Amino acid sequence: MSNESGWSPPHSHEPNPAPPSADPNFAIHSAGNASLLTPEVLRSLPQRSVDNCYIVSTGHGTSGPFTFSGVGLLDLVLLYTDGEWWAAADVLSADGFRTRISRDELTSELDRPIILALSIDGEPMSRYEGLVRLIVPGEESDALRQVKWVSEIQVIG
Ligand SMILES: Nc1nc2c(c(=O)[nH]1)N[C@H]1C(S)=C(S)[C@@H](COP(=O)(O)O)O[C@H]1N2
Ligand SMILES: [Mo]
Repeated sequence: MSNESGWSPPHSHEPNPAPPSADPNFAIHSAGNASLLTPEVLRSLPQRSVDNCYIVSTGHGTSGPFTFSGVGLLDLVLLYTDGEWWAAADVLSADGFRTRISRDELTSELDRPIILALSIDGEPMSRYEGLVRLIVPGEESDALRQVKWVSEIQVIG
């Protein structure tokens, strides 16, 4: 599942411990348009929280449970995308880590939504902790989709 389309790193991936840059801003690309997203912009949008999240590192053990809060990835895609043409959202980090989230995944399990997290356990997330971090609550066997330091989102057809 996490290696769907060969788009996520292999299971044995060693996590990068440090952010690739200090800059938490990134762009969302959709149908040829690019919009800048900053933590401030994201905090101005409706927030969602997901409790009981675990980061399951196969190499370094499991941490959590955490409550992550931020913007629903589906909410964001719908806000920046006109129409129904899209099939997935690619979420990338500048360190080369990335994952692809299908429209099906985004529109199911809406009680535990996939979010772009800005806070952890009610506190603002630090850059070191992953700001802005993709949280995929349904991924419970490894952390290969819990992308830290998001540097780009591409909505694809
Ligand atoms: N950008 C980025 N995100 C990443 C990784 C990485 O190397 N780069 N490693 C992943 C892996 S393999 C793990 S186990 C977790 C580690 O998360 P933690 O540092 O919060 O424990 O981050 C995931 N997200
Ligand atoms: Mo990992």
